[in-house]
Amino acid sequence: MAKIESFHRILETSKHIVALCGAGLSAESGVPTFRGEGGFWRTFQATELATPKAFKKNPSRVWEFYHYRRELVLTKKPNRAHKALVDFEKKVSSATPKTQTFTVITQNVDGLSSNIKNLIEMHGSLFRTRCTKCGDRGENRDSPIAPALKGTEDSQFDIDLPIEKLPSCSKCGGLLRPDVVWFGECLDNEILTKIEVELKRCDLLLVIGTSGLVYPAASYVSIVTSRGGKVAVFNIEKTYDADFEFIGPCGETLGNALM
Ligand code: BJW
Ligand code: ZN
Repeated sequence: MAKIESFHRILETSKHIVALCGAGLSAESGVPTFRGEGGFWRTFQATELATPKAFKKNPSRVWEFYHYRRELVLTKKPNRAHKALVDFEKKVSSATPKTQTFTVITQNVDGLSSNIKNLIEMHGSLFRTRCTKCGDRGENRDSPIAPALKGTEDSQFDIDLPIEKLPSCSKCGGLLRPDVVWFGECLDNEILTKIEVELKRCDLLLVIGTSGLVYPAASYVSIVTSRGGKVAVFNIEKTYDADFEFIGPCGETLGNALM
């Protein structure tokens, strides 16, 4: 049986399907990845931009980085791969009788998957903030998020603005931070519990556009395979050994596979 036909058989007979997504999902929308060619961590040190220590040492630098990414993403649209996931979710949820579940877990913070209803954003969102003083969380799509950040997009994140010019809390005036999960930070417990529930029952895991290097997401393939679940990888290069490996841009491969 051809690979795609054999995948379609598994897709039809699986009961609990989960997609685990990474930056490669949004690559065809024009959003850079982290570790690939042109990726952020090829030019910048992750430890200088995406850790609590970096934010404490230089909140301006970190905000310049997140301002740059917010502004970039605001100009981007979901691509064929995001649409394939949305369409597949519709197909699963409108089937009668309802025999399958479909959950999308994304590591991406770009919001380009927001048309998916059953979505878990495990690393937070570029468009949410959290107050470092009172803890208040809120959605924020302001462009720019603070007047002083306007026009800093072309800098190398070295403008060094004073704290008073950085985004501040409307409730207590404290310094806001992006509501994302940085290295060394724990993921939200409620989110981890939801993910655990899904992985425990998952019989087919679609691993889309992730290098699989960052924990805890990096452990999800082995959690599923150790329970006998199948894994299908969609990536432009080889990452995991899996039951199905679709090598190529996921806009193309995912569209064909989920048809
Ligand atoms: C395409 C494509 C196309 C391109 N089509 N494909 C156990 C062992 C060792 C270390 C640890 C461990 N547990 C925890 C750690 C520490 C750390 C970690 O994992 N470090 C590793 C680097 C080793 N993890 C953490 O700190 C996590 N916290 C945690 O576990 O808490 C408990 C704890 C703490 C400390 C110690 C022990 C336990 C938190 C991790 C948070 C990650 N944060 C970031 C930034 C988030 C906000 C933001 O976006 O700014 O999340 S880092 C960055 O990496 C971002 C991403 O979500 C994440 C994953 O990257 P992703 O998506 O895989 O992107 P790339 O670029 O790596 O890959 C893209 C892929 O797409 C490539 O494969 C391409 O080929 C492919 N591609 N175009 C298909 N068109
Ligand atoms: Zn506050």
